[in-house]
Amino acid sequence: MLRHAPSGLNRTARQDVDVGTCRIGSGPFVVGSNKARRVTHAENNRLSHGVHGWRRAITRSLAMTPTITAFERSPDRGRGLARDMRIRWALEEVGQPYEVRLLSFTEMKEPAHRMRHPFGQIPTYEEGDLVLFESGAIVFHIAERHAGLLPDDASARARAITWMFAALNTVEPPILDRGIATLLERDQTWYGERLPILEDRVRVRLGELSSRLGDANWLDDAFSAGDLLMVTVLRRLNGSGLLEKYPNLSAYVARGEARPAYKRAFEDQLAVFTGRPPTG
Ligand code: GTB
Repeated sequence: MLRHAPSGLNRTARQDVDVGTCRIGSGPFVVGSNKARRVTHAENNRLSHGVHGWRRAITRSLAMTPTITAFERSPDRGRGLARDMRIRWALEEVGQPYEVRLLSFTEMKEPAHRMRHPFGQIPTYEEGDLVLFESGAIVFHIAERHAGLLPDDASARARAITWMFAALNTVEPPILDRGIATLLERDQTWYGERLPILEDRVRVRLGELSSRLGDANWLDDAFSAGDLLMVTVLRRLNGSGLLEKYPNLSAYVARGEARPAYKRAFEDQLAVFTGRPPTG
């Protein structure tokens, strides 16, 4: 399958990025972040340095191109709520090209995938011999190996990592509890009593987070992997009406969504659902 290249490229250079589609194991294996993917920001930068520079760059980069897994048919219909979105966004932020193996729900539970993920879930991350699961660990791995998601200063870096844990361990659990209840427990007799309790817990966390963020753009000075995870966690409240009560948090999420890397990642995962190549 063709990786889209900017129209300014000559044909030779386009052929260099036409890396094809193949099937590996039981699942469809799509080269590029989607069935037909634009070049990433980093690839674009390399392109601007000329065709020969591009050839050298793509060769180096393909030798270690990571592969992630994602839903073949995401239940959210490509609204970026599944956790592969975090990985896609992180990879786009640091300019690392990647490949995606799309999995059906059946394939996720088969032994081949359980070798990658003990719990039979997505996302996973493969880079040479290294196989990782857990979206937070994967984002951390990417942030550790590339510039752009964690500050160099040791204290600022430790604080950014703290925000990564806070997003996943403190803010996400109540949001997840509420999400699961609205999805799976609506028919229970006690649902009407339970939902307000769960929503109060979410409100407590949102209030605390909102107070800490104040009128800052990001949680700790510059955008970091902590913000990336926090924004993806807060996005799970879309449509709940809860986030809107905290205008600074809504604006914070919108700032994350406005980042070019976020947009590229979102388009790519949406295109898996629509079957249409990303437009950007
Ligand atoms: N802690 C793990 C991580 O962070 O990586 C959790 C991984 C996880 O929950 N994966 C989900 C999964 O594979 C997909 S992301 N589920 C299938 C299964 O367990 O059998 C969770 C998710 C799924 C769907 C939506 N949605 O459609 O809105 C949102 C989030």
